Amino acid sequence: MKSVQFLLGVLLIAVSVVGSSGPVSAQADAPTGVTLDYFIATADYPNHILLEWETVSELNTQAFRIKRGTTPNLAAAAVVVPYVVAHPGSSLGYYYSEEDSTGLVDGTTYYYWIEDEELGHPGVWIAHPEYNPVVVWGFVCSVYDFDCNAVVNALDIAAAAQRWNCSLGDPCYDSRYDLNSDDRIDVIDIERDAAHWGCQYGDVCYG
Ligand SMILES: [Ca+2]
Ligand SMILES: [Ca+2]
Repeated sequence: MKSVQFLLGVLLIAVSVVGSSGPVSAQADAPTGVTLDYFIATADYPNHILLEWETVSELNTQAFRIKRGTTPNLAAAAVVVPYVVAHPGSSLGYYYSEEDSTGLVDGTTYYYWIEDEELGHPGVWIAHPEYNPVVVWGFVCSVYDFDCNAVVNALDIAAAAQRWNCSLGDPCYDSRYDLNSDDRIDVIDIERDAAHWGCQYGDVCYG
């Protein structure tokens, strides 16, 4: 009995030391969050972004949710996968995969975060900011692909030709077509564009 009392005393001291070290005393049953093995995101263009994660163990895990943002700021991210039921009691962990295709916009960089909820703590989501996969979605248009349709062809040349001899300050001037940035759209720019004729997204010459 004495040893039990001694252990209880040590435990109380330990709890009080831990509690007094932080700005807010932690509750004894405060959720601690799941331990993740990894959380990755992979673009499967043009269908979806594949989200995969695996837990090391999840004895108290109730669910997961995924947030997505367009900046590295978690506070500005929005939930895109609201609720994935976990497998509590799995001491060996578990593999999960979800697909995100919510409003994906070509040329956008997406930042993902995962959060988990523990049994007995509904609505308390625990973030894991150390896992922050980043995906560049779609293709970024080549400067030669004026209409951004993934190929440089006659339509692009024609669009530039319509601005022939337009100079900086003219209403018809558009810097996107001024490929050599000399404030004038002329034969040099059209030649540069034509040099990428037929190049498609994925080709080295697409640019
Ligand atoms: Ca084009
Ligand atoms: Ca020019």
